[in-house]
Amino acid sequence: MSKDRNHAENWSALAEKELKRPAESLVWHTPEGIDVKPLYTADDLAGIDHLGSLPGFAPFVRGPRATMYTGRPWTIRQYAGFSTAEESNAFYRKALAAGQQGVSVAFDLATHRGYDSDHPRVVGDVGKAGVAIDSVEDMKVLFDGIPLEKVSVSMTMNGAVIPILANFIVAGEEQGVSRAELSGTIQNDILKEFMVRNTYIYPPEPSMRIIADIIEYTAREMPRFNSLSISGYHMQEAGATLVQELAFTLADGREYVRAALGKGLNVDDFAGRLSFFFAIGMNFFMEAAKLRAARLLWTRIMQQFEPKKSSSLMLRTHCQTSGVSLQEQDPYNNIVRTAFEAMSAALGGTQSLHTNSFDEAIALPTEFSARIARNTQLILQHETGVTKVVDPLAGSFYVESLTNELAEKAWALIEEVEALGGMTKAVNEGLPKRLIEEAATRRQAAVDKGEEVVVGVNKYRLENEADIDILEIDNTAVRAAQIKRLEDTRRRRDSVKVKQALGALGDVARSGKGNLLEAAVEAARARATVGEISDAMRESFGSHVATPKVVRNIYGKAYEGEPELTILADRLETFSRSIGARPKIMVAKLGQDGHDRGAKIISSAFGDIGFDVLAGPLFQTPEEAAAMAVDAKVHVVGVSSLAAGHKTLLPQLVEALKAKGAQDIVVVCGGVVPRQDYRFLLDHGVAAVFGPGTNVLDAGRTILDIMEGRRRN
Ligand code: 2CP
Repeated sequence: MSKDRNHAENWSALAEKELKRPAESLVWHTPEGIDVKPLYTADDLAGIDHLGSLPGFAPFVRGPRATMYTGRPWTIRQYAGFSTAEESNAFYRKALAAGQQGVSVAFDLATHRGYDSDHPRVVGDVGKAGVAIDSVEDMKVLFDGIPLEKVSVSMTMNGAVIPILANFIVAGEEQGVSRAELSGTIQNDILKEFMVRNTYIYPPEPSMRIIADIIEYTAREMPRFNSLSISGYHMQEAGATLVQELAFTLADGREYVRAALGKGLNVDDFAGRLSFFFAIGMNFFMEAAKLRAARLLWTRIMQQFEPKKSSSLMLRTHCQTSGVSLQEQDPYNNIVRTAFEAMSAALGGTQSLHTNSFDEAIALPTEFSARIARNTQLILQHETGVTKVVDPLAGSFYVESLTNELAEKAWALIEEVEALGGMTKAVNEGLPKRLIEEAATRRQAAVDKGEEVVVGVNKYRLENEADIDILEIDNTAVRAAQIKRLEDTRRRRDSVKVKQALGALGDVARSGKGNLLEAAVEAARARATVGEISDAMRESFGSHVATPKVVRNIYGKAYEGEPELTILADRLETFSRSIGARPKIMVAKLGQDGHDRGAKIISSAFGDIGFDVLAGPLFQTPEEAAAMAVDAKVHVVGVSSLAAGHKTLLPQLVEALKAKGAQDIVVVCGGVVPRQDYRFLLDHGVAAVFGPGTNVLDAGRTILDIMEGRRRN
């Protein structure tokens, strides 16, 4: 091929001839602010520093290990847990026998927030979105027959991280495995909880101390254990762009390193056991490039702390395919989405991977959907040849250029956070949360407008959707079983020992001296419960209460001048005049479900449409929400439910409103609600249900229809 024919100008001319319009019109403006061109050439590699590097060597763009998957493929580690410890244990054992390589525990929301299963605030949450763990007794059942010296265990825990890790250590000990032999990971990443995930318990400052104490303890006592899984996953799930996910995650990591150094630790004693966790969405090449950029930037960050060991500069990560990319509509499409995402994670060089089940937009995975999800990875590892070559995308004009551009854009944001005084300060000032919520609302508008195509949702939609089998947890039965074991444990234990151990933990919390995890291990050994251990610290640390803030003028701006929104806004205006006020909607979150992306988007978009929006706080009981709705004289309560508590909590809300004589307040529900449950909710006084994939303007129209209908009758 002659040089001439490769020349960019020649290409543009040819492209324009083919297209009959300028080649620039093919540029894809991504939400990251990256302009992806239709063609990349060798010119795009000019000035990129990382190109000559090798896998296993800093800056690790090409992977943390020299041989990567050719030596050992990534770990197939499926996140799972539901109902009781017995049921989850049986699920893990079967999965391990069928090819899964590591365990990853999902705890229920009651456990996440440090409540025992008999606490009145968690009636709708126990055993629902994860397994309920109240004490060492539950933890022992959870790992019964699973050799903890061989199988590595990841635990997604951030709020109640001290009691859970303490319980795990004691359960191991009582299984005959010393803590030095335990391998695995604890998520222990609180900063992103304040930003997006919301399973925090204590305020930021004591929460950072908890993290430093865990790093200290594990560095000293548990050499095979990863003390943190610094997570961007939930940021992307909440709507972050890939640049935001990258930047805020790495900035969080830097903050944790500083916290550990503040304890007097040597960087090389703990840095090699920090790990990461990213989401892998549908932007195939950009996601792979993101992992490469993450490793590059982490090395850059860690070099500032001047470690001696190469492993201290190395970013190792778990990945999970994207939950928000899954759709309720035509759900088998999700198998395809997940497979592409998994391939992208592999091409990016992940160390461990969870592939979502196709029904996860609707409910917990069934045995069938979990098998397909696991097999997606087994097929990738055994049949595609993707493990045979290290970093096969290296040298691609596009991917190398993307890696560089993502890294530079993320670095600029990391510097912005640094200028604010680091991530704790940036989180306190609300910068990351605001940027992520703006990005989420912008994306929703793009999907609602059809600018971003989602197959089966805003294009190629099926006329009739068939129901699929889903797994349902009988929350009442699980709670009863948990309470029984809890009561047995409390009856059998030595209450003097428990009191002493909890007192000692309280002293460590209050005085700021000693190690919280060390003290909690003693309390767990004495059979103090998760709730009691959490409370012993809550006494001196207090609780974190977030004030909901809503971004404005993002959704409205995306629809500026478009009749779809104007017509609705005008209808709303007419209705407002007829009732003498703008219709007021309270967007409520009930129980311990902190997933608030949907609630935030709805609040923001509805405000722009013209509703008077009251954003309710997280973690309300149905009674508290009803009282707030009545006090604020709202017309509508919209409950956003993502953690499967809807069948318990919605009827309770309707009853609580009735008890206050406020049955005229319209109750609607949106979020992860299976179609199978719509009838139940409608029969229990819910006026409308908006499942996943609902267009926000459609929801607005329906709510207005209901209000108009009620006014006429
Ligand atoms: C790896 N090894 C190798 C090679 N590759 N040895 C020789 N040649 C190779 N090519 C070694 C490693 O050094 C290590 O040994 C061992 O094999 C295991 O490899 P690894 O890469 O450390 O894998 P891993 O044990 O699976 O650990 C992966 C992570 C860990 C990422 C470091 O933190 C992890 O498992 N994270 C999972 C987090 C997770 O599941 N989170 C769930 C999120 P040594 O250990 O002896 O060095 S749930 C999400 C939901 C949505 C939520 O949060 O709500």
